[in-house]
Amino acid sequence: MTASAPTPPPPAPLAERSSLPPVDRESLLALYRKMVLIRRVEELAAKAYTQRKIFGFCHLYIGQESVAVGAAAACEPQDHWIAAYREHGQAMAKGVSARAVMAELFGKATGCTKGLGGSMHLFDSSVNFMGGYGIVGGHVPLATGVAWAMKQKKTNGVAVCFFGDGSAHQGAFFEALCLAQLYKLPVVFLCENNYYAMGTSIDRQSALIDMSLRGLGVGMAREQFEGFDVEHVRDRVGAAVEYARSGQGPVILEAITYRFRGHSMSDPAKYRKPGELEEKKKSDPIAITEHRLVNDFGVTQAEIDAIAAACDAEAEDSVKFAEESPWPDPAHLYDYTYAPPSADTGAGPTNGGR
Ligand SMILES: Cc1ncc(C[n+]2csc(CCOP(=O)(O)OP(=O)(O)O)c2C)c(N)n1
Ligand SMILES: [Mg+2]
Repeated sequence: MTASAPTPPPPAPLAERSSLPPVDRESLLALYRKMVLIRRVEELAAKAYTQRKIFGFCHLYIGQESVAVGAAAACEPQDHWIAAYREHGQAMAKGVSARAVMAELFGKATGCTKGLGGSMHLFDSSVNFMGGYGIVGGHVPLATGVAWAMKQKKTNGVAVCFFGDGSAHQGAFFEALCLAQLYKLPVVFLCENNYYAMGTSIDRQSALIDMSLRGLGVGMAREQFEGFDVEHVRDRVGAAVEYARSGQGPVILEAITYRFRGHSMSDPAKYRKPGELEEKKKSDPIAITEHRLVNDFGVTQAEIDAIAAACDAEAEDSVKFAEESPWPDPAHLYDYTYAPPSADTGAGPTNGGR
């Protein structure tokens, strides 16, 4: 009989609390404002879609805002984010302006992807937002690659990969986890379990309900947590980011969340159980934070109303900006298909001679 190699011990749990300071009145107000702005922008995007001003697919993040905003509060500017196609909220949380997001949804040249990407392909390297991707699970290996690059370059950055419960069954997902753990890469895989992959509920798509358990197969640190409270998300993502940044390796998290709208603008979401949506709306992240601000930090209704008015104005402004912006010049259609040769690699494909 041959002796097998000893199996390493299971990974240690994440720190019970991150080392982030507790939120105070001002910092929680800022998180609240960001969530309200994301929601208002998406509500206006939905309206513009029905007016046929936005074309193609459009997947709204409404109900999940606490995950992106809490994660942003736990990250540093040098951290790189990558997301799937429900990424308007992540892009804005990472620092892309409402104007640049809305203009991209309208397909205008002033959009963050110069009007060439649309809803599913928001991208802004200036804030280290490495894009939204339409192939389910396809971006998870890219996150491993981004983390590998950051480790080689010693940037002290962490890659954060947002993906849905439906992505955690895809083959490339497992390969990405396997390599990230093997090379102890600084990456946090953040599953947003919103209970559905298109019209298929979580219990009809997987025998395993907590997707963070997928990490155990490769020896990865993991945790599942409630994602409705932005403060809690900030703390749990904070603990994971600190773990990854310290060189201990990757982490897989699952934030339990819920989307209040259909899968995309063309989905009336008739597959929900009666009363399910109403029940989940009791955990609306915006209402939870508003309650805490009013009850624990003495924020007045007038302050809440002023935030709502400011976010309404910013969202309206983003629509006006998008409407008045020019269309992309067709001459630029192929300009960004391939990266030009870079100083990093010394080589690389050209953009087809353009
Ligand atoms: C490889 C691949 N298979 C199928 C699809 C079709 N599709 C688009 S979204 C989706 C559901 C994904 O659900 P989830 O990952 O939970 O994300 P959510 O929409 O809930 O944010 C599917 C199956 C696709 N885009 N790519
Ligand atoms: Mg889902």
